[in-house]
Amino acid sequence: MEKQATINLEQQFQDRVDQDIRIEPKDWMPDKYRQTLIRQISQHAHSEIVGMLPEGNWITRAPSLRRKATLIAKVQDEAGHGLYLYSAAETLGISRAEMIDQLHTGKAKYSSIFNYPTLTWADIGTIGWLVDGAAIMNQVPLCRTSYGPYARAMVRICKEESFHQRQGFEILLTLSRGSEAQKAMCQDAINRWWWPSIMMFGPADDASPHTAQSMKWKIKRFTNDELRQKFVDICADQVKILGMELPDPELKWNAERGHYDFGKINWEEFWQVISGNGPCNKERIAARVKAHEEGAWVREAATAFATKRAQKQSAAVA
Ligand code: FAQ
Repeated sequence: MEKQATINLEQQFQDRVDQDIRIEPKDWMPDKYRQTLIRQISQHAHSEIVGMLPEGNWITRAPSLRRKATLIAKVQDEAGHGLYLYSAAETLGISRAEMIDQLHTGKAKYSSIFNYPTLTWADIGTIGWLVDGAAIMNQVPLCRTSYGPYARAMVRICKEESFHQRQGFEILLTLSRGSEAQKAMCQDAINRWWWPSIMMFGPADDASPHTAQSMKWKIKRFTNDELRQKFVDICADQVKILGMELPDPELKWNAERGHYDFGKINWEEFWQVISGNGPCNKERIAARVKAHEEGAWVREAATAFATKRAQKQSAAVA
């Protein structure tokens, strides 16, 4: 009897998803749908927060006041994205403290891309162009994801990511029209960031354990490989404007497919990075844990203030 009731609820849920009716926090949802969303949204939030570190590294060394102001604004935007996303995940019944703990203990992942170092100023331009570019490609479809709070958070995030992408491309355009040393710096950064950027879309579809179910629930609107191909197609044309090259000898327009063919991705590197063995994984987590510990007094003060205010309000009502 109880089993039949659950089957009916699951059918009604799937019908709503199929009709593109948004799922909201108080609606019934299968537990696995809830868990998948908590996993994806919290990992997305962690990526935004950890993603502040490689760029934050260049705030003090940005080459002009204008570049510094823009970079500060961008890094602050990433903090905001993390906050909207943590709030969206909280509507599914997990607390912020639990999510942060999962990040710090290595239970929750964050995007592989943020485990690579930012060695030169050109890396900041390349992150904007390629990393924010890949993020937008993945996130615009998430504005239509089936879970309401996640979809709504993504609208503003995507607008801001577009600005980030443009500022990155403009940094590279400036370098690509500069001295020979600046051009070389630009090409070197593209060489180092290209392959990690196309890994951001996740494993190939036939090695992705979550894609099929997430597509059925319309959490994901495109598969990892579909989005990766769209991104390669766009970048293969944009790099020509920079007069630079993508570091892939097999990159070639395929008229029959209507897409660029591209070389083999080093999946071994991807799996190593996401299991904690990338160039900067330990450094990134250590920086987050330190910031969290050093911020304990702020959380304590905010809690004490909220308690005091609540006591004052209840005294006024009485
Ligand atoms: N890195 O079966 P799938 C940004 C994991 S935000 C690390 O394909 P799914 C903004 C995956 O979690 C960038 N892990 O999984 C910014 C799963 O492991 P699990 C972040 C990855 O969820 C710009 C396993 O592999 N964006 O850049 C990665 O269906 C500049 C199997 O994978 C989002 O999070 C990876 N790249 O698809 C900030 C977008 N790929 O959880 C600062 C939302 C896969 O079972 C500066 N997320 N894994 O232990 C998504 O769209 C999806 O979660 C995917 C993965 C597409 C990332």
